[in-house]
Amino acid sequence: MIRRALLVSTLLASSALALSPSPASAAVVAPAPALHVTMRPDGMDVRTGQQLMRVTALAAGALRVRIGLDGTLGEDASWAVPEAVRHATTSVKPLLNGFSTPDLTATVDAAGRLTVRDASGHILSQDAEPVEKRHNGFALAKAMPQNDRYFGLGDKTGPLDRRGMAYTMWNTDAGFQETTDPIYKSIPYYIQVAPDGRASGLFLDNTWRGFFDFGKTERDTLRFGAEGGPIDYYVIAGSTVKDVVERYAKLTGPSPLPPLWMLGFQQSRYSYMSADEVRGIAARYRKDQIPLDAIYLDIDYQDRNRPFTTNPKTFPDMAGLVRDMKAEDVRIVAITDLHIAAAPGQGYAPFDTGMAGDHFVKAANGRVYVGKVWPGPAVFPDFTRAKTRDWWGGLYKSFADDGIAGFWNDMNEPAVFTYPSKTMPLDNIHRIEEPGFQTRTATHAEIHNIFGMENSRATYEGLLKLRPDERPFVLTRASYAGGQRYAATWTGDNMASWNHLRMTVPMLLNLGMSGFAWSGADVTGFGGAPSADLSTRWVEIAAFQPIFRDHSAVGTPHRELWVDGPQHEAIRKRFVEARYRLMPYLYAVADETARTGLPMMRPVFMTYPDALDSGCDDGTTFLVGDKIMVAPAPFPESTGTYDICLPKGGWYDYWTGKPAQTVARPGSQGVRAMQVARETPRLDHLPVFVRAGSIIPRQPLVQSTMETPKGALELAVYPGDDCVGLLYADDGRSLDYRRGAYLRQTIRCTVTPTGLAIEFGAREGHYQPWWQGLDIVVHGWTGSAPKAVLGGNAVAVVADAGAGTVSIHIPDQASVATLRLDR
Ligand code: MIG
Repeated sequence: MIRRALLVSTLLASSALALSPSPASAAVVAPAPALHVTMRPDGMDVRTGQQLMRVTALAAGALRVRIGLDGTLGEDASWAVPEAVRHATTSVKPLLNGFSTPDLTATVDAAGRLTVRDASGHILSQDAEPVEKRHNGFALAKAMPQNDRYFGLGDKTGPLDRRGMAYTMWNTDAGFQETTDPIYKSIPYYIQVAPDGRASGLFLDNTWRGFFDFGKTERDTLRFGAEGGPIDYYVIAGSTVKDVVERYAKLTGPSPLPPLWMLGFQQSRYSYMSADEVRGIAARYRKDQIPLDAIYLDIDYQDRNRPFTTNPKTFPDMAGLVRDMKAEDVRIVAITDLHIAAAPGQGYAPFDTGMAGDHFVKAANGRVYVGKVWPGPAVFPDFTRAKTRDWWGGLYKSFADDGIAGFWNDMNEPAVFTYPSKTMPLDNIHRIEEPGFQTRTATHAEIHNIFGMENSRATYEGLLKLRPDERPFVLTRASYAGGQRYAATWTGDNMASWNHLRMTVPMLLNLGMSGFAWSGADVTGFGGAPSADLSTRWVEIAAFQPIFRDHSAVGTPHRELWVDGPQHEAIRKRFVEARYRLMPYLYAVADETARTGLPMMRPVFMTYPDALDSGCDDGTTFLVGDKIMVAPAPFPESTGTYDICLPKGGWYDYWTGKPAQTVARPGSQGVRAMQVARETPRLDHLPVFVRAGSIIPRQPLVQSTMETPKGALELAVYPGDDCVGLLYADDGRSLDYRRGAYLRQTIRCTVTPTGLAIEFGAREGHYQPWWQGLDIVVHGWTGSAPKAVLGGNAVAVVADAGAGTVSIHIPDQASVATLRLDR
């Protein structure tokens, strides 16, 4: 270690001033306490008076900052960041008052304030003030460049851009409105985006009740902190938003590849009251030929609301129901809440075995805590114990044997009735018995925000043990940073209102930027009664969102897609069908998500940074992968004409396959001139565009992802720059893809002087796909019909001048090949 105890006041102050435009107050603060910088091979220790700040580089683009106000750093443990990632190091180059890596520099000024810059010297993150001690907690302050935008914090309500807003980190069971905070999840992570698209991320790894104030209280100062626990945060450098999303996924772990059926349409209801009602729902979907992959069982399938039981009268034969549904290609997902009925001496095994194993959370007095929830008096598994998670996972044995495909973990904030706080007492006692942690007790105040995540983890890991060759599907309501490793999520109890439909977009986009790629909002709205138009519009938009689940509350009108009569049903069906046709594209995006953490649903600026200065509403438009853009009206009930900003580079209309019709919008103050698509809303139409330079794989219509499509794989080619498409296939359900049983292939297209070349790349993996042929449709074709040549042989071409397409049918191309189209 290089030790350079700098008695700094003059030396470092002047060097800091020379190197960094630190906040103006730097020059006038009271004499700074002596600052000692000690270099480490992977970073530095900075001592300011009592305080110790350790800044280490985990990788060239990721820093970890730990601060001990009293000079000690506290326990080095995390529920979010795996130990191997936390302890990764990279060697750094010492500077006079800091260090650098190839991607960033970290320096401190005379007052100990940290500045992180990217390789070209742009400030990514800069302390505005020294750390502040607040009771048992702390607050940090970062400068907010005037024109930077802030995203993240998961599905918190409010606008897409968090600037000017303040939020509380405290998982809460809250039927919500647009300004309700906090709600179900706490993901203390934000992405900061400069007007030119440069981005960085900051993750505060602290589970206590905390807050983020993005310049609401004090303009241009971002304050965040927590009421207890360690000061332990990560700064992620990235040259783009995508880099930051990917690096955050490396830090906390990407969502694993989901089962294919998760991407299908899902029908839920609080509750379907009997097995026969479930059979009837499935039968009607099949009769009306609306594709469907899953039906959910909400709490009423249980006996007296007791988790892991079934009502013997209404659901007498779960295995039989699952079998019948399987015959219809429908999977069953069952809710399994964490509150275990406190039912001693009644032969209720979850309670009896839980007591025997000492698996329940204790009250401050040391006795098992009992709180009232759906089953009445209930006890709460202590999910911070590895042993308890193991026991919990085992409770799924019988349902797993019955063949129930997925499980739904609700109420895991945890929600407890009767208290105004809606949760258990903060002095309840949890036990942390967990590799990587000191074995100790912790109050509920510390554990609350990770309780739901550890619940979903116990479910996920339990299912993997019970069915080692099947990808688990878990849907959780509460979670914390990193929870995407175990479960998909939904935004909780929304309402059947136009405004709630509008909110789905910023909520799901921010979840996606916060690691949760697989998320959905209850389609048609949980509470209340939607108009037929609202439900129809909701289905249209949600058909392009990651989890497409129709769900509604007890006592509200039914929402199955046929309920509003044949005209509405026909529109809804068309959108469900559109999603199923798009399944090969969606599944290739899911593969990308598993590898990189990039979500299916992306803000337009994530892929096209010029959207940042378009002056368009980026809170309602979204991308599906990189290539498809969905553009509902800024207010989805509005019938007024609106403009859709199309990022530079050319777009096609997804529905007609023709180049998008655009008009020039003149520039105005701060907004550049651009081409826009002008849309006058019609209920049966949702504007969807495809980027010029895309190859979108599609498939023949099926009624369930379990059904093998009949016919060829369609490749819709939209010529343009960087033209690329991705194919991914596997068995959709097992882990065999990890052992090579998958197919991944890149296809590119290039505009040539005489036409087009479509190049098939080498295929990875050894999975045999369902298709044997390819139906290639090239869009935007003008002029005469081309000759098509594949590997020296002419192939037949059908040109449709009216549609502007040429179509070619060729056999599947499993190895490198080029198809040339020449006029
Ligand atoms: O107290 O299980 O958010 O989706 O239908 C309500 C019944 C409990 C809340 C969930 C909702 C679910 C409902 N649950």
